[in-house]
Amino acid sequence: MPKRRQRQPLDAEDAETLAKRTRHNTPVKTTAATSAGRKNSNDKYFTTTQGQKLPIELKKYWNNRYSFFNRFDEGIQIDEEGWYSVTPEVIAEDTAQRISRLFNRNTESKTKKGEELYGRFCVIDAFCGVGGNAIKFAEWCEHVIAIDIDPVRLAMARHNAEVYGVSDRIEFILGDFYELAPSLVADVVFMSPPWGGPEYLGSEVYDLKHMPFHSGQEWVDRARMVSSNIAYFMPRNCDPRQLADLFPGVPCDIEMNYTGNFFKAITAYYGDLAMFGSCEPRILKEL
Ligand code: MGP
Ligand code: SAH
Repeated sequence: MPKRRQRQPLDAEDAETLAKRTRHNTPVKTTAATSAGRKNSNDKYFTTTQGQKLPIELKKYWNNRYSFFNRFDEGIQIDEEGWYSVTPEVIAEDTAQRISRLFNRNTESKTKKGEELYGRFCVIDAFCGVGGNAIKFAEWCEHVIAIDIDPVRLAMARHNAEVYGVSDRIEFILGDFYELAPSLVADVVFMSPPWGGPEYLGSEVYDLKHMPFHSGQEWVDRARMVSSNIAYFMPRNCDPRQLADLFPGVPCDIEMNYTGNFFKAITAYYGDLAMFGSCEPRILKEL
């Protein structure tokens, strides 16, 4: 088992990134991107330094590999869908810290394992992919339930969690979150569902009603069966008012997620998560 990494300060660039995060209550204005001009993925490939053959469209993600996993060179595994879906590490870290602040407001709510204190709460990562978020949750809380419907990506998530030394706090479940939700018990549900691939930016406002497999509303309704504390990682061209309306009667806080100067996504927090944890200073650590 790899040795658990100690929490350390962020470097200046990451600190700047965190400082740029803002929260707002107005719709996001974006310029519509189109797929026109993109190269044909069927006949254009590149080979990574690890020997992985990937469509040329994924090269921008490969070039940013250390922003997804700072420990990429230690054997991190990512497949094609994983490349364009994985949450940048600095954003996953911020989400994990914010959720942990709701539960870690006093030391009684923490438990000691080894040399570090962990929040005594359980987070479900309903769509864990290759583990970008699950790994960061496991660095801050006692128990993570990581679910994915794809066995290859779930195995990659487990492997990547081992690289980060946190697999012992993650329970990996192969399955469909939609089917599993009624039987799950946890304090928080984090959802980063499929958005329909990189073409999600093809319309000015992302359509929550026509997401792949289930609508944005249906995913929230399933998550509510587990907890009203929901964090929903969604496209940057979503309408924040529509996101807030998905869970009437509870507070909603919309967070814009940046890496450096680049606006990457929106996280909608519902329930107590919307009320706590958005104002306290971050614990800066090196990623
Ligand atoms: P992007 O727009 O494909 O990349 O996704 P980027 O780097 O902003 O490129 P640009 O050319 O559009 O500027 C931005 C981020 O959104 C990715 O790094 C992922 O974290 C996340 N993301 C993208 N997609 C297509 C998905 C998805 O389908 N599901 C989830 N959960 N996250 C996604
Ligand atoms: N946050 C992840 C990326 C998630 S991408 C990371 O940082 O790595 C979305 C994932 O949802 C994909 O891996 C896909 O296999 C999975 N998925 C799709 N439908 C699902 C379902 N019904 N239940 C659980 N997982 C599902």
